[in-house]
Amino acid sequence: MKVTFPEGFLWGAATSGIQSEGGFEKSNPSIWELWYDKEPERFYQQIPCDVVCDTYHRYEEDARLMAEIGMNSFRTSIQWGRLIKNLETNEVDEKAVEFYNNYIDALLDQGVEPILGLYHFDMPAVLQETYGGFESKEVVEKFAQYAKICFELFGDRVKKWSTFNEPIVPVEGGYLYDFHYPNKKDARLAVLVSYNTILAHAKAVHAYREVGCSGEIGVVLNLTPSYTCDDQPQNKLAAYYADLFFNRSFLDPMVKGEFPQDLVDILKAANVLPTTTAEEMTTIKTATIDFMGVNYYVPRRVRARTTVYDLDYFTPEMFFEYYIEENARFNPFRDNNEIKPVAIYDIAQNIKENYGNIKWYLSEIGIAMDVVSEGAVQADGLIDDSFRIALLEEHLVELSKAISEGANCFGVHNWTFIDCWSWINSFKRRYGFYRLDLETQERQMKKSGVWHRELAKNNGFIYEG
Ligand code: BGP
Repeated sequence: MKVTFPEGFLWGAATSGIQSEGGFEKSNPSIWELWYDKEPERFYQQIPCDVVCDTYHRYEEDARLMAEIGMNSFRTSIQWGRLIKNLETNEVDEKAVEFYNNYIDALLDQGVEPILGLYHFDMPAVLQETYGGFESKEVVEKFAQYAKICFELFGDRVKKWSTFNEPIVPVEGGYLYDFHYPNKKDARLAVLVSYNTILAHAKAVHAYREVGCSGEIGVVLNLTPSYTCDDQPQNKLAAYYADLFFNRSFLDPMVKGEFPQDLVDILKAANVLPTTTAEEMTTIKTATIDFMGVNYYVPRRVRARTTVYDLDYFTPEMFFEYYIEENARFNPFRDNNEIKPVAIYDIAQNIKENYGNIKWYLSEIGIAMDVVSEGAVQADGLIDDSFRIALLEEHLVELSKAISEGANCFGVHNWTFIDCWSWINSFKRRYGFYRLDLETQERQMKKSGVWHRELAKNNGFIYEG
């Protein structure tokens, strides 16, 4: 079967600044360096984000490697703490400006369109420690100012911007489930940080319009569909709640400019709603985005609770519980996470039917393996990640079907380009088209790199699965 995509489709990969650049010459460490200093044992093999892919020094080589595998686009992010030298006065770091300028130009020289994010989980440590990060309105304002500086500096060449990557994740990790700094468990703060992040996003969108750049601005959300076990009303309701908390909480305000009333009612009843103003609500309402990035990895399986909720603080899990679908398929290389390609189709249908068919692209699809399962370099000079290729194809079949039925999708980015550092998982899971040698920082192409080159060249592939 021939699987094809629309003309001008974006093919590429994504990473983020902190996960790829390395901390060289960075004036302000983020919460990740701060947390690592405090608790290195929380990080897989105790690997920090100090060197990572060394992109800070190797961006020219990397831009060439992108072109070699047919990438016509690439998403990374600016590190707030790198670009802004003085976070009180907003004085920029000239070394950082030079680096990002050179990096952007190197990409453009290779025919790779840069898509730049402003925030990828990397709150500057000093803003977290002084103000509580997005717990505070000061940091919302600082983010909007930093965003404006980015647009003014790089908006002439960067035509697609994303305000936040997966904005719900720092809320989950930092304020509910203890996998990001500041490791709090406090629903009131979780809701406050969510609200302030949405406000910061809205202010950045307004700043973009004010600067008058000619490109587009959007946000990258992790949209994980919720599936349940049967047609029982209580289980369907459980899936409805999971969707409300984990998808619609950010999707509705960021795409439609409004908060779902059911969610507001639940949070109000739990006494965790923040104080808001009419002016803020107008700012959010009028911050229309041009496009959305969607990240998808695994589906969510939920049903009505069969056990008593036993945490002593509010979390969404009061309204459902997770279960494992025995008949599903699983990825043995990623903690046995479920594999469900049709979720891509379901996401596309949801955007089409409930979100005005807004323009979007698949900004992260990633098939995790580990170094052992990928194995050594083969006789053909490549690393054999056929497992990844087969699964990527399955997901793309679903996407192509959705597009043929009207989904407004303009591209696909693999997570990731070169294996990169990933928060507390550090280098546990490998996702790249290129392997990273952690000793030498050498890049070694995988079979999926060759596959991607053909995919991009033909704007599709022959599916034999
Ligand atoms: C996404 C994040 C990325 C990346 C990826 C893989 O949610 O946007 O930053 O880290 O997940 O994560 P992991 O290596 O933990 O599977």
